[in-house]
Order: sequence, then structure tokens, then C-alpha cells
Amino acid sequence: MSPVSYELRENIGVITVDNPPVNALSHAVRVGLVDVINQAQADDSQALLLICAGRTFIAGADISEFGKPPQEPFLPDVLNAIEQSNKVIVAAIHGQALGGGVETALACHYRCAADTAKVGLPEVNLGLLPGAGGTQRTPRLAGAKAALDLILSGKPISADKAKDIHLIDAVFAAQDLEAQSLAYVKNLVDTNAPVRRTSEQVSDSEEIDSTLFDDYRKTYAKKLRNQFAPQLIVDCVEAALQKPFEDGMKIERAAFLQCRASEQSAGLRHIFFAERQAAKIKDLPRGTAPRKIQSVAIIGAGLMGGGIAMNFANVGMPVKMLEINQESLDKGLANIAKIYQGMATKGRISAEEASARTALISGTTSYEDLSEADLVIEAVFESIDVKKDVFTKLDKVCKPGAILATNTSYLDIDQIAQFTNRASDVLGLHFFSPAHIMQLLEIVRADKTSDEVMTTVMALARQIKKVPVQARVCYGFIGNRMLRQYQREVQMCLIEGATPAQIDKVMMDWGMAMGPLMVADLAGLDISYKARQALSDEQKGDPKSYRIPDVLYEMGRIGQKSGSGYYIYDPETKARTADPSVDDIIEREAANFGVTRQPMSDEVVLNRLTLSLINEGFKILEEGIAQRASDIDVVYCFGYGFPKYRGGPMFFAQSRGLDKVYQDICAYRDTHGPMYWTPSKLLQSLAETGQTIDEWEKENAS
Ligand code: T1G
Repeated sequence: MSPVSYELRENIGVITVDNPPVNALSHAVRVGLVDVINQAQADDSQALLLICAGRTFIAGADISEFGKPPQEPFLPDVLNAIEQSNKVIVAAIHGQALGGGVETALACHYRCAADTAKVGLPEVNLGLLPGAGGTQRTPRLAGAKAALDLILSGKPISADKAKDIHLIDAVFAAQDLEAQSLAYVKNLVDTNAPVRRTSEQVSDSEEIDSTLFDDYRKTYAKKLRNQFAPQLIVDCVEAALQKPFEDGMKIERAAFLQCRASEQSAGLRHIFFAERQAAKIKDLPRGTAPRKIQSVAIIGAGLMGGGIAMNFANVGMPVKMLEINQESLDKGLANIAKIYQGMATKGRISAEEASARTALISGTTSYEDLSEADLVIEAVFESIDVKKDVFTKLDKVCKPGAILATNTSYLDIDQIAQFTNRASDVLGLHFFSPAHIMQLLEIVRADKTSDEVMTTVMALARQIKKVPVQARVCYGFIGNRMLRQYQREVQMCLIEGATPAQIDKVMMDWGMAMGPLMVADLAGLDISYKARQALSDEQKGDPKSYRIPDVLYEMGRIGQKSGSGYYIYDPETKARTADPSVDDIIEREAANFGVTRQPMSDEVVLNRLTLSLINEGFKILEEGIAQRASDIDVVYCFGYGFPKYRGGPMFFAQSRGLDKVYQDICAYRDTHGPMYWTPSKLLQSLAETGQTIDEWEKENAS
């Protein structure tokens, strides 16, 4: 049964695409569209209307087909058949018209949309570019600048905004879209509106600065560092302004095929699906009903507690914050109000929205006031004694069925659950600072956490627009456990010969959002120092892996907030500069360890830091701390600034070749000892058998 149906309604031929869940332009849809367009050329219809069933207009090409051999008809040919129709065709858009969906609408002769609809060309988020005429038709209607902004940002715009830039001709009330769009088509027929081919349009002659295209190239070389799709997008739009449509289409097609075949796009497409997969918990019985979460309480109104509270207020949920005294509470509430006011000042939200959200967050110093909360999240000091005090009190006051969550980064949640008589309602909700901005949420499932609680918090995570990943209990769960190995290797490289500036430059040039020492200075060397004090010498590991930050801390150089750490910071601009005295400290401490420092190549720095991440990722996978390798990729891309176009640590390892990764780790084990470089057994097995991660996961699907 074709996902494309056709019916005559009086003199209008109505084409309906029905390909759940998002009407993606699968092969069957493309075949169906060509068949129907050809059929309609010869029937009694006087004009055609293209609409979609379900919750949205076409949301793009079918991304799941990209890894397979392409099948004709290719989308550009389908859209050409639409545009060359000798009968007027009108697209009626609802939900989100994205990517190929917009290109399909632009190939139609007129476009109308529901007032709630959005229109976007998000291909750049997948390392692609609009490959079915989007870079050629959009500027012919909207002009070069609006086209570049829409395509390079990858962000959808409203129907009204799309109308303002001439992508859409009419906007109707959402509930009347079908009737109104039919009337719109009838009116076009009654007024003999001509077939209006976008490829023949020339946008109003906007003033094009001679530097426009190069300005966009420079901006996006910084914004989307190392990615080449944005640069090709500018080339294509420039061609649309300077060349005939057919020539521009050839340039676009070649550029699209280059992007689609690239590792960068493979990595971004992997992360697209991995993010969605991570929200699915493999061993939860189907149909486990979630609990209702309508009110939330947060223990601790500091930086983390305040940020966590904002996530719930942002979606209209009332939050009660508890602090130990009124002064701390007032300080925390005032900080939240300040952040919301800042967002309003920057135009991110309206002043009314800022006030409404602020009003949703109230405070108390009494645990008794938390008795009706459906969910309580504690974000207090990282000490097991403090957590014990908090959870003992919560167990006494909270209603039966309330979920009790800890935001701990490292502490044992099974132990915390034992501080209550309701271990099945206890779990970890590990937010990342700043908690109202960072998308990642590690949902730490303790031994006794119930299926119902897991189902509930997974749904809640999506509701508050987080990217949830399940982790099991271990020191550091998934992200921080890997970060600890990465940071250790940073320190070992410093002692052996690399400099802070070199390490940070290597990792940023490779694509990390920030260098590791810049991150350390931003987070504060005092935080990591205090966390280390809770560890035994054995847990701390080789003193070379923390001596430098200890010395800097003891000198009062605790990072950006104190004006100096690994770098020196301008008090006004926070601009960082390398500090030769830090190099002297490293030199001195290395000598104290009897290490003669040698210059280290950038390649060795990159290898050691990425391999330390990868090896720990495989250990996390083999121990079942993460459900799947792609979950580890999601954690590191959404929580730690790993470049999404490299697909995450595990995807990167697979693309590099697991045998090569294993050999390199063995080489470091042989030169640096087994303490930190014993290869994961799973990695060894895959390297020796040639099995891929995917094959192993399919074989071990529980
Ligand atoms: N292809 C295949 N599957 C898709 C898909 C797509 N384009 N979009 C979504 N899905 C699946 C998704 O994996 C999930 O599957 C289910 O649909 C619901 O998605 C030629 C080359 C539309 C805003 O980049 O942004 O067109 O997990 O959970 O939160 O120039 O999906 O249920 O099995 O995200 O309501 C351009 C990508 C493609 C849009 C809906 N289009 N999709 O969000 O649901 S390239 C995109 C989205 C292209 C042309 C180029 C979102 C959404 P499952 P969901 P949602």
C-alpha cells in the first residue's frame, strides 16, 4: 500500500502523504509522488493540493536510507516532476516542514501553512546540505542572506517569518488548514493563477555586499569549526545568485554527494539516532506506566540546585527549593531571578515569561513543606554524611511514591538508597553545570530502583528537554569516569613534556569544544582538589596525575575565578594567556619525580587523550554500566564537548579501526605500564575477532 494517496475533491486533486512517524521521503514516498503527479496531469483536476497526514508535513529525506545504496527516483527528480507539472500544485504545511520537506514545498508553485507550523533546513546538523534544490530555490524566493541564515543555522522558523521572507504565500489557523488550503487552491483556479516555477524566479534584487559570502564563510568557519558542509552551503547559495538554475543544481548535487559520503556526516547521523536510542531502556517491561510528576522539590539552592530548578520552571512546573537558612535561600532565589532577567534582556524569552518562570520557584527552610512533592532532587555538598542526613529526613517527610533523586557526581547511590526505607524510589539524576543549559542528563539506575521510577524519569527528562542516558552505579557513572582517565592522561603528558597551551590547542583543533586545562580552570581547581581529598592514596592513583593541580591550588591559583590557574585571566575580559611560571612549576615537579621532560608531538598528545577515553568507554560497556556503545557517545558529545561530527568516542574508535586502537593501547601499556593502559577485554576480543561493536551488541542483545 503506497504511503501516497490521491483523490479528486470536486475539481481539486488532493495528494496525501501518510508515512508515519514524520512523513520522511522514503523510497516508497518518492515513487508514490511521481506516480500521482503523472496520473494527475491527465485527469479532470484543475489544480493539485499536497498535504500530509499525521502530526507533521514532510520532515525530510529518510535519514535511515543514507547508509544504503541510493534508489531512484532521486529526490531532485521527484521535485522536478512536481515543479514541471502543467497544473498548479499547492503545498499545505503543518507541524514541521524540514529539509526535503521544505524542498518539496518550494518545488510546488504556491505554499500555505498553519500558523503553528515551522519551516527549516536542518541538513547542516547532519553534516549535509539541502540536496534537492534547497540551496537554489530558497535564495530565488527569500534572497541570499535569508537563505544563508536559514540553511546555515539549521534552525526552523515560524510560518509567519517564512511568509515574511516569501517562502510561504498564506498562513491559516491551524485547525482550519485543510479547508482553508482547499479554498485557497480553488481561488487560484478561479483567478487563473499561473503555474509559478520557483526555479524561474529571481528574488527581489537585494543589495548583495561583495563580501557577503566570504563573511558567512568566516563566521561559520568559527561557529562550526572544522566542518566543511557549511562552507559548501555558501558556495551553493553563491552559485544560485550567479548561475542558471541547472548549473546551480549540478553544483549543489556534487556538494551534497560529497557531504553524504563524508565521515563528518556519518558521525552526525550516528549521533542523531543515538540520542533517540538512548531514551529507550532495553530491559524495561513494555507498558510500564510512568508516575505523574506535577510538583518538584530541590534540596540546595546553590549553582546546581538553582539550575536544576529552572529546568522544571521552564516547562511550567512549580518548584520548591529548600536551603538550610533563609539567607542562603534568598541568595539562591535572587540568582535565579537574575538569570531569567538576563535571558529576557537578551531577548531569549519575554519579560512576562521571565516573571512567570521566576514565580514558579518558591523556597522554604522546612523539610515538612516537601511532603507533597512528587519528585525531590538533592543537590547539596558532595559528602556522604550530608547525603545521609538529607535522605534520612526526606524518607520521613515525603509522601509514599515520591521519587528521591541525588545529583551526586561520584558517590555510591546504592549506599544512599540504604539511608531510606524506599530504595526502589531512589536513583541518581546527574545534571551538568550549568544545569539549565547543558542538555545531558545521566539517569543513574541503582540496584533497587524500580522499573516504574525509571520509566517516569525517562519521560520527565524528555519533557524538560534534556538528553537522557541511563547509567549504572560505579565511580563517576559514564561521563566522569571517562573524564577521570582523560584528565589523568593530560597530567601525565604535562609531566612528560607537553605544555598546557599545547594540549589545549591540540584538542580544540581536533574539535573539542574546549581544551582540558581550560575546562579545569573554568570548573575550578578547588572543586577537583576537594573531591580528591575524599579519596585514599590508592584511589587517587599515581601522584604524577594530580601533583600539578595540587601545587596550583596550594598557591591559590584555583582557576578563572581567582584570576589564575593553568593560565592567567584578564579580570575584565577573562581572556587567557599562558603563564611561563606554570611551565617552571611543571618542570620542577617533573624533576622531583625524576622525570626528564622531552618535547611531545601533537599526535602523541591526541592519541593518548583519545585512547584513554576510548579504553575506559569499552570497560564501561563490558561492565554493563552503559546499555550500548552509542549511549557513551551521547554522553560525551552532549556533556563533555566531544565533536558530534566525529560521532563520539566509540564511533570514532570503530571508524579508526578497533585493531589499530587495540594495538596502540597495548603499545602504551608496554611503555607506560598496565596500571592505566591495560586494554579493555571487550576491545581486545573485538580487535582479535574483527567483530564490530554493532555486531557484538546484536549478538549480546539481552
Ligand atoms: N528520517 C528517518 N527517521 C526520522 C527522521 C528522518 N528524517 N526524522 C525523525 N525520524 C524518526 C526518529 O528517529 C524517531 O524514530 C521518530 O522519527 C520520531 O522522531 C534531501 C538530505 C521531525 C523534529 O534533519 O528533527 O532532508 O526513535 O523522536 O521529537 O535536502 O525527528 O521513534 O524509532 O525526533 O517529535 C532533514 C530530523 C533530513 C529532521 C520530530 N530532516 N528529525 O521530533 O520526534 S536530510 C531532519 C527531527 C534531508 C534533503 C536532506 C525530529 C522532528 P524512533 P523524534 P520529535
